[in-house]
Amino acid sequence: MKRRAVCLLAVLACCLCLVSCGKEQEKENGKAASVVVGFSQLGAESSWRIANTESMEQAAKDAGYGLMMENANQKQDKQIDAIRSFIAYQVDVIVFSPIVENGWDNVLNEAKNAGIPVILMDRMIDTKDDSLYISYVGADFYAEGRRAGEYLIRKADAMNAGHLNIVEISGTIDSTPMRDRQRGFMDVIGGDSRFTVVDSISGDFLRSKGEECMLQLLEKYGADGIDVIYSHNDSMTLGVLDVLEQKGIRPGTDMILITVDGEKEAVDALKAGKINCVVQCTPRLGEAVMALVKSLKAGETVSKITHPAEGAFTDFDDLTDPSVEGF
Ligand code: GYE
Repeated sequence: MKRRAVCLLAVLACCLCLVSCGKEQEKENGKAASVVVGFSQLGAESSWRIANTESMEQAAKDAGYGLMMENANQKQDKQIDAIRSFIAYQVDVIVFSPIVENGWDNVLNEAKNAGIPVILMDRMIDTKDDSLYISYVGADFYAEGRRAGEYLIRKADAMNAGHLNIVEISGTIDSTPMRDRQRGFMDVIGGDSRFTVVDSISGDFLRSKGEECMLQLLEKYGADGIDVIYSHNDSMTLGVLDVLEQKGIRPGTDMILITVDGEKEAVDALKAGKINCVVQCTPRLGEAVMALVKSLKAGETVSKITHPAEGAFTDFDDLTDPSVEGF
């Protein structure tokens, strides 16, 4: 009898501990909040991405929402698994930044059938069924590509340039920023006989791969065969800068460098004359996303697309202006 009572007590103590430990864990994950947002971030490949994750975390905190975040480390499968786990948990809203554009219809249909609205943050998907997402918050990458091209035309005019060989270092293949930054750029410069894009290779938005790409390009074309480098993000560009400087090539002078994002290190390099143009792309999307979540919870209809205002910093600008700064 006595032994049974002791056993019972022990079991009870264990249960209590499990409940309280579980609660702690829940709080940590933000699951205890009244509104829970499931967020699948695609990775941590660049400073842009890290600032974007911070923006989402801060905005969720400010709004008092719980954020269940999963980082997919650049794997689409992991993003699909994360979305499935958010559906199983019955989060209020799913937010995700799709690593590539295709291959989401099945999992997004599952979310739709579960009645969970999906917000695309940062990147778009390619689908025939627009009802699979409620809203997109992110840059107009096509406009960014055009801005890069417009800068190059202005620069070529100012230099009175003859013919210029361009190499493109693109972002992750089949991602929205890669596709649209390329398309926008080509639509602007494609018809101008002063320009030839001699090569386009992918550096996957990574600094280390930007370095590798530049080494390969120099090997293939030599410094004299490259006049312009169009790189789809700052992280890769910073890798390119390292290589050029090691080889005694003066970036910004011997070669024109055009980059996208606007992180601090790149804007500083622009100010130092090592980069010629930084097309802006803001990572600070968290606030706009949480405002959408709020509207959805209030039963309001939300706009299908939100593009933040963006521009470009170039060597034609007054770079001492305090508004010229990176993130
Ligand atoms: O330009 C790059 C990042 O999707 C806009 O992804 C984003 C891009 C950004 O890795 O630095």
